[in-house]
Parts: sequence; structure tokens; C-alpha cells
Amino acid sequence: MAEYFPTVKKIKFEGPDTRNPLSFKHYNPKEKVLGKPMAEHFRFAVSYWHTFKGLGQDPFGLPTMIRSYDVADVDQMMEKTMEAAFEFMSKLGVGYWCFHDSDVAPEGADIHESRARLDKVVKQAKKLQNDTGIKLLWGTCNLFSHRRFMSGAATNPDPAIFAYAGAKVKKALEVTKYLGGEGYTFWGGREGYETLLNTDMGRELDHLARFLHMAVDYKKQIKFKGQFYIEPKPKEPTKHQYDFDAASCHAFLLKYGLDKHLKLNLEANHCTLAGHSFLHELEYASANGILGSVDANRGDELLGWDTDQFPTNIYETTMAMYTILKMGGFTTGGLNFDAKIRRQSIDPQDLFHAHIGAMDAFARGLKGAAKMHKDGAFAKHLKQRYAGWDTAFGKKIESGKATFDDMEAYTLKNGEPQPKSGQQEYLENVLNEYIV
Ligand code: XUL
Ligand code: CO
Repeated sequence: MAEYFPTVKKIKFEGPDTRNPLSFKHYNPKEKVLGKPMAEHFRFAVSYWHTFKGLGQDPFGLPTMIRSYDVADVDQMMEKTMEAAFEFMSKLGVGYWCFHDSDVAPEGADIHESRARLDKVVKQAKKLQNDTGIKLLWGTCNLFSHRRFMSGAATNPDPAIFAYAGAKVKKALEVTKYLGGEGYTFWGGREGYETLLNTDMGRELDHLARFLHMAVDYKKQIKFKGQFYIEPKPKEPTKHQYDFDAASCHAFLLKYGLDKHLKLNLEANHCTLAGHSFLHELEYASANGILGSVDANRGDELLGWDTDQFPTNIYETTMAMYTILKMGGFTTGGLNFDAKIRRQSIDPQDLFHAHIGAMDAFARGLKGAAKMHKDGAFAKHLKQRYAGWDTAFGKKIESGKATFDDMEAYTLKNGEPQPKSGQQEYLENVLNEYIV
């Protein structure tokens, strides 16, 4: 088998004092944190689309990256790219990968050719999974690149396109099951609108729910045990996407009786595009029991689009891991690097620097978060701040036994309550001491 990343050997943990840029300084997969190996806390995954298929193209420019596996013959290109992917992931030492059907098998002249290509390449992927022990975190279906999906897939005004999307997702589910995928993600890139002048919003939402119910039914039919996720994003490519943010996805799932079947796959850059912080979205999903998995990346403070950069901000990784620890950790989900190297980072080795940096940033975040968790630094403070709710009076309200008459009687008896400081600056200083 050809070697596609000859300048890189297996990446090892060398500790914080090493000067070797092709080593981990903080991520030590077997090291236990709060009794669990780091690798299990994160369940890191590599995104096939950005890492192996993203070649630096942007809306203004052609690809900038030249890769030895990106050859002209489609069959050979598929095979070589898959080989390169498993070489990369083995050298990096990640346990998981994620892909869309058309990342691994570009659409052919018709649906038959597309499916034949997919069948062939997933056979190869299965063998490489067995050889390396690398597993599939989740599979997904591209319902946004081809022109047929320009007006949506499950929300398309034409039922023939809804049906095409259904056939494509059916196949993607079968392939995900075949590869032992631990999950399956729905991201509605074109499920939204450009103008309300040509859009029946209510009907489109009903259709989207119908589509997801069909997927749930098919999952049962084929006994696919993986977790379903829905990935919120407010806009881009459409002006307005229906899966806007965690709260709007949650409302949608509740309205259509899908809440038992889908959790959220939250992507950091999508959260900021929605006008929230990544942490807000994590906390919302976690508080509502629907935080399933994470697409780990970051945006740029000055750019209002989905730049999909690798995560390097230790404050953010610390707080993210704190929420994930509070939730009890991932079960089926993990941290998938839905991130791409910059257009000018054209060396194959840049892919390693990007992933190593992100994995180390999360390892530092985990160490800080675990210490915060162990010390109960914020938990103690929260307990105190909400202590009134643990009194007999607070409990009576929380349990639904109190009325406005009780509120009036309490207030008339006790008079003006004494406000207490929120102590934000003090807490920010406490947090700073935990940044590793
Ligand atoms: C697009 C995006 C997708 C999903 C999977 O912004 O995040 O790659 O993660 O379709
Ligand atoms: Co994503």
C-alpha cells in the first residue's frame, strides 16, 4: 500500500516539555482523568469531508492543495483517498471517523452508479476499520450539494425530490449500519428558505418531520442501534434554516413527537452563527437531556460565516468539557473535528498540526474541567446561590404545591427580600486559576 503521509510517523504523547511539533503535549489517550482514560472522554473523530476532500476551494477560488490520492480516475481516487484516510487516522491515533455518502463515493451518472460506487468503497472501509480498530462515530447523507436539492430535500416543494432524498438516506443508513456506526446525523443544509414569497413554511416543517419519522421507522426495520442526531445551524447555505439552534430543534422534536428518537449534534461555529455561545448551546442541550455529540471547531470573531477552524481556545475547551463532565460524559457521541485547515496551509503535514493542536487543546480543557469538577469550585457556589430553593418554602414551590396566595402571604409576612451579589468577577478569577 502506498504511503500518503511519508513525513509523519505515529504521533506519540511526549509531555508538555517536548519541542517536537509532531507529538502530543497534553493528550495522553490512556491517562486516566476522573477514573476514565482521556480517549474515552473525547472519542475524537476525523471528518472525511474536510480532512480528505477539502482541498482549499472557497467561493472565490479553486483548490490550493495537491494530494497524491486525488487522482483523475474516480475509482482509483476513491480507493486511494480511503487508504490515505486510514493511514492518517492511524498515525494520529484517533478512534473514530465520520463521513457523508458522497464524500467517499461521488455521485455517478445516475442513482445506480452512485450506489454501486458507495457499496464498493464501504467494503474497503470495513476492511480498513477491522485492520486498524478505528470505528465509525456517525454516518450521514449529503442532501445539499447536488442541484436537485437546491430547494431543499425533505422540505422540497416537489415530492419526487423528497423521495430521492428518502432513497439516499435509506442507503446511507444501511451503509452506516454495515460499518457498525454508533450514530447517524441529519444536517438540513438546504432545509430552509431564501424568500417566504415562494415558501409554505408550515407545510415544509410537516414534511421534514414526516421524513424523520420515516427514518426512525426504517431504523427500527433494519435494527440499526445507533443514535440519531440532528445538527442545528441557523443559516448558510440557506438564508434561514429550520434547524436554527438547540432550542428551535428541541421545539420541533417535541412538536412532532421525535424527541425520544433524536438528540443534538452541536457544532461550535453553528452556535455562534445563531448568535449564541457554544457553551450556551451545550448547556441548553444538556439541561434538556438532548446533548448527544459535538462537532468541535470554532469561528472567527470578525467573520460572520462558518469558517470551520480547528479549536484552540483553552477557555472554551475547558468550559465545554466542564458541561460534558457534568452531564456524565458522552455515551454514543464524541468530538468530531468538523474543521478545515486554512486555504494557505497546503502541506499534507498541516493536517496533523491542526488535529494535534485541537486534541491537545481539549486535553488541557479536560484537565482544568476535571479539577473544577473535583474541587466543586462552581458547584458549591451554585448550591449556595440557589439555597433558598432547598428550604421548605422553596421546595413547596418547586413541587407545584404553592399558589399565588402563598406568594402573597409570604411576601406580606417577610417584606422586602435582601438581594445578594452575583459575584461574577470573583468567579471569573476562580475560573482563570483552572486554565491549564
Ligand atoms: C455543515 C456541517 C456539516 C454537518 C454534516 O456546516 O456542519 O458538515 O456536520 O452534514
Ligand atoms: Co457539522
